[in-house]
Amino acid sequence: MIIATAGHVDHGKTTLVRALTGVDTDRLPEEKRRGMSIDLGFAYADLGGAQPAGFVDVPGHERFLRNMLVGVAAVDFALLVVAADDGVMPQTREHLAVLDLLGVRLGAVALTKADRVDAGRIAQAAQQIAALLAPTGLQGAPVFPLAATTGAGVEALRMHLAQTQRTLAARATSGNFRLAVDRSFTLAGAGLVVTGAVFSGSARAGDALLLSPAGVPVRVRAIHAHDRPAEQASAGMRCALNLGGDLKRVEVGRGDWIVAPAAHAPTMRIDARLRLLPDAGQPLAHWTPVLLHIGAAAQSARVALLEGRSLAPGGEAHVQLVLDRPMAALHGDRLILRAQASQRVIAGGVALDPLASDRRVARATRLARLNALAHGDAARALSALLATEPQGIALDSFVRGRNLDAGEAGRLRQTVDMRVVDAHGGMLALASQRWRDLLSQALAALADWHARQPDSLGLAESTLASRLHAHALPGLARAAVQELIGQGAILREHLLLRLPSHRARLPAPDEALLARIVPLLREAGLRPPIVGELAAALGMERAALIPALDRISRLGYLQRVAPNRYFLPDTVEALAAIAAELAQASADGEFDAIAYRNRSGIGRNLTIEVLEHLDRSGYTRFAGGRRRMVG
Ligand SMILES: Nc1nc2c(ncn2[C@@H]2O[C@H](COP(=O)(O)OP(=O)(O)O)[C@@H](O)[C@H]2O)c(=O)[nH]1
Ligand SMILES: [Mg+2]
Repeated sequence: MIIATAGHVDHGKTTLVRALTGVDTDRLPEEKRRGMSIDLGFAYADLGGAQPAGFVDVPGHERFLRNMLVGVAAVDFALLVVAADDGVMPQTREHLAVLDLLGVRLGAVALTKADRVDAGRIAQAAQQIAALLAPTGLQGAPVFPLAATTGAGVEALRMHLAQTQRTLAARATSGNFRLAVDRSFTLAGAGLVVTGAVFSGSARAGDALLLSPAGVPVRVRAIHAHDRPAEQASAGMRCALNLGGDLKRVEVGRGDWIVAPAAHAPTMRIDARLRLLPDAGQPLAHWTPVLLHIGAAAQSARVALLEGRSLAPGGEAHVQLVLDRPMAALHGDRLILRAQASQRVIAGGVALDPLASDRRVARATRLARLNALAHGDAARALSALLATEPQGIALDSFVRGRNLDAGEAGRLRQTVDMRVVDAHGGMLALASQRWRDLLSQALAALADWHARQPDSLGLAESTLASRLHAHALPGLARAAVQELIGQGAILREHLLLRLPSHRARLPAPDEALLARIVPLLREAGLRPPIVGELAAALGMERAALIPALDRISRLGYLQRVAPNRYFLPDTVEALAAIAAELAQASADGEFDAIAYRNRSGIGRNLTIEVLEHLDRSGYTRFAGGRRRMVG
C-alpha cells in the first residue's frame, strides 16, 4: 500500500510521517534550514501487513506543487493533513482537488495540532472538512484529531491504516510493466538506480525494458520493493530498480518511465476526457497553453476542444492534448492540467486515446469513437469502436494504447465478434458483420459484372476491389477477395476473377478464330509472333485480324501486351513468375530490366514492353530504374 500526505504547508505532514514511521523525510540541507519540505520524502513502516506500507510525504508550499503532483500520482490512500488551528487553507483545497481529479477514493484526514486548540474548535474544523470532502471522491473519510509532536491520537490513525492495508485487495498486476521514475541516482559499485511507483504489470531481475519516451534499452539488475530486496516489482509497489545498459549518453530522471517494450508508446497527441474545476476562474478556451502532468512527467501542451467553443468551470468535455515533444501515455492514465500563466491546477481527466491522430474527422465520428474508448473493459471498448469504424481498427495500436499484455490481447481476440485481417503491414480488425457485408458485396459485384458482360471471362482483381465500399483500404478489399478465392466462392482464371457458375462464351466466329490462334501462340513460348506474322500464319489480312484480336482481348482470352503483340494469359503469368523469381533471388527484392532480359531470353525491346505490362497489371512496381513485386 502506498500512502501519500496532502495539505497546506506547515500543517504537520512531515511531523506526522515521522511519528508514524520514525523517518524524517526532510532530508535536504535546504529543507532543514528552512524547516519546510521542498521535494518528496519517502519512508516505510511495518503496519503488520505482508509488506511495509510506503509513505510519500509531499511539500505543501504552492511553489512546489510540481513535486506534490509526482508524489500523489500513484497512491492507494490519501492522508489529508489539516491543522486544527488554521483549518482549511488554499493548498488544502488545491491538493484535495488534485486527489479528486486523480480518482483517489480512499483516504483519511489527520486533524493535527489538536494540542493547540479546544474541543469546540476541533468539532468546528471537523465539520468544515466534512463539508469540503462531501462533493469529492473522499467523501465521508474518517477524521483523526491528533498531536504529532506528542503522539496523542497517532495510534488510532496507525490502527486505521493497518486495518485498511489488511482489507485492501492486492492490486491486479495486469498489463505490461510501467514504472514512473521520481528519482534517479548512481550508487558506487552498482550504477544507476531509479525509484518510483509501478503503475502496471511486473518485472523481474534480468528483464529487458525500455527507458520511455526516449526508447533506450535497459536491463534490470536488481530490485528493491518497499525498501527490501525483492524478486519482483509489481503494480501498486514503490520500487527501486538497479539498471544496466548503455546509459552514458542519456539522462534518466523524474518524469521518465521504465516500461516493458510492449508498453512503449510515445505520443504527440492524446485524446482525453477533461473536467474543469468549478473554481478554475475562467472558461477554458480552445488552444489554451497548459502544463500537462501524467505520472511523474510534466510538459507543456495545448488543449484543442473537440466539442463546444469553450469549457465552463465545473464542466466536462472531450479534448485533444497537443504536445510539443513526445510523452509516454497510455489509455486510462490520469492527467492533471495547470494553467501555464498562473501555474494553478485547473483541470484533470483521463487519457482515452493516447495514440490519437491529427486526421480531420467528422465531429460526430470522433465523439462516437471517444465514447467507445471510454469503456473500462477493453473488449466492450473494441466492440463499440468496431461499430463506429467501417474501415476497421488498427488492432496493434489498440492493444498497445490499452496496455494489454499478450494473454489479455489473446483473450480479446477470442471475446470480440470480429475478423482480423492482415492488411497493409498491420492487423486490421473489422466487425464480423462488416466483413460478411464486404464478402457479399464482392460476390454481388461479380454477379453484376457477369450479367452485364456475359461474354467476358471475368473481372481483374483490382477492378473488383475498387467496386467494394472499402476504397480507403485496398488491402482490405484484397483480403476479402482472397478469402472468397480460398472458400472457392470465386475462381481465379489467368488474371481474372469469376463466379464458378459463370461460363463466358465468345461469338462463334471469334471462338473459331481463337481456337486457331491459341496453338500458334503456345508454340511460340514466351515470345509470341507480332500481329503481321500471326496474320500471315492464319492466312488473314492484318487489318481484319486486329479488330478480332481486340474483341477477344477485351473479354480476357488474350492480353494485348504491346500495340503489336497479343499474349495468352498463361504466358503473361509465366512472365510474371520470372519477375517473382528474380525479386526473390535478389537481396533487396528488386531487379532491373537487364537481369530480366537475360533470364527470360525475350530480347531487349520485348522485355521493356512486358515489364511495363506487368506494372500496369499490378504485378510489379517500377521506381528508381528497378522493379519489385507488389504485395
Ligand atoms: N503543537 C503541534 N505542533 C505541530 C504538530 N504537528 C506539527 N507541528 C509543528 O508544525 C510545524 C510544521 O510542521 P511540518 O511537519 O514541517 O509541516 P508540513 O509543512 O505540513 O510538513 C513544525 O514546527 C512542527 O513541529 C502538532 O500536532 N502539534
Ligand atoms: Mg513537510
